[in-house]
Amino acid sequence: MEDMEIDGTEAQPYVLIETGNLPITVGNRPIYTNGRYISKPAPIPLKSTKTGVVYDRRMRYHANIHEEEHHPEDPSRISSIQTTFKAAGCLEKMVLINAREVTKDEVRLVHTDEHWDFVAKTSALSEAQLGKVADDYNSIYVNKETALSARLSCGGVIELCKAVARGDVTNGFANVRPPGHHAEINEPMGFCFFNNVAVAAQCLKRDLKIEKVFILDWDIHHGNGTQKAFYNDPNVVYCSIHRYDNANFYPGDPQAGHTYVGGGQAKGKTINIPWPRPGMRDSDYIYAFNKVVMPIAYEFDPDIVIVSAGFDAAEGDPIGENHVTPSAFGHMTHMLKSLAAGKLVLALEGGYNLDSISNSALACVKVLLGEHPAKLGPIKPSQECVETIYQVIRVQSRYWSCLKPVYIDSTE
Ligand code: X5A
Ligand code: ZN
Repeated sequence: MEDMEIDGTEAQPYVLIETGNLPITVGNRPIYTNGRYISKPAPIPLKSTKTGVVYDRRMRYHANIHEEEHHPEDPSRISSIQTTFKAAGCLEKMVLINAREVTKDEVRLVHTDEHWDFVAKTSALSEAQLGKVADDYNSIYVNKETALSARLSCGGVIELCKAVARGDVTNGFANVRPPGHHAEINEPMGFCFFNNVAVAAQCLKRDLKIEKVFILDWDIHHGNGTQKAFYNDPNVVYCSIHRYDNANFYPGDPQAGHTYVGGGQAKGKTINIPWPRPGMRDSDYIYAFNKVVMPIAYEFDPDIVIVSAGFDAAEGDPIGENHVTPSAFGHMTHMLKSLAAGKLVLALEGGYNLDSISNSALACVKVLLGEHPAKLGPIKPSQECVETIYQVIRVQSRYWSCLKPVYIDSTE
């Protein structure tokens, strides 16, 4: 029997194909099964993945003109990250998504008309008036360009989220400032003006019919604004891992505690993982992911995942005083990629050590681009971590079947 016999075509090199019938091989000859030769199939094209990145230098214009002292939320944060992407050869592998100014119509999905007007009007104020505005609010500074930067930051996150939701890119990183997660419905707060991630999530629901959004906030601070924006929304999970110190760490509100689980039809859709002290490490974060974040995320089964990706929990951050390494940020990104068919957006929030934020953001972007995260040591969570996770599971297990105990032996 020669290789040409049955269908007249030349046999392709030997490949094992599972057909449901037992393949018959004769020496090195092609597989013969069920009366037909099976030749090598055309290679299955791997769906190509693309990673978007948002950056616009005009977001550097928002700067502190009033205090002599260096302010941590500095314009160089985003340029330092961008330069690091470039130097590592990652920038050229990514698709630039242009930032644009958020519209009033979009901002109003989260904030009041008065808040939009307030931010818009700051660009016409005198220096003295700008200083007064800053003093009237909780932890902000304002210059004439603040409104522009804030509109670009929010619009940039929206554009990336939409590109990911539509499938133009698979995932992406929004290298934006000012940050957003402290911004309240009617006031700026904690270096934030518009709640970038919250507005973007609402735009996805309104404009692209996205139903379920999972927001993971790994900034060291609790995202008070984001929690409030979705507190009664059953289709948006807000899950935050933050330093709490018994409500003594910024923003210093008991609403960041683990007993705040959402309201109305949305009980269980707010998940707070509040660390009781500084100094938390990779193992503590990975343990939180393994025990709470990922089980809940799988059960919720979101259409897209957005990370409020502050890097102030990173090793070396002067405010956070935690020790999360770039490798752990890479692993958390990797785990989140397994959700929502890979639709994942990281949006910068805080993070105040330029080297720490740049190296952490780079580790995340490498994973978004398809690299494996760097090796982590063994997971040894601290006592405080295990106790915190126990408390979180205790309150959340009412709402998530993945957290219910399945076996209790009363004789143990
Ligand atoms: C976005 C962010 C921190 C505000 C700290 C105010 N804000 N003391 O990290
Ligand atoms: Zn922060």
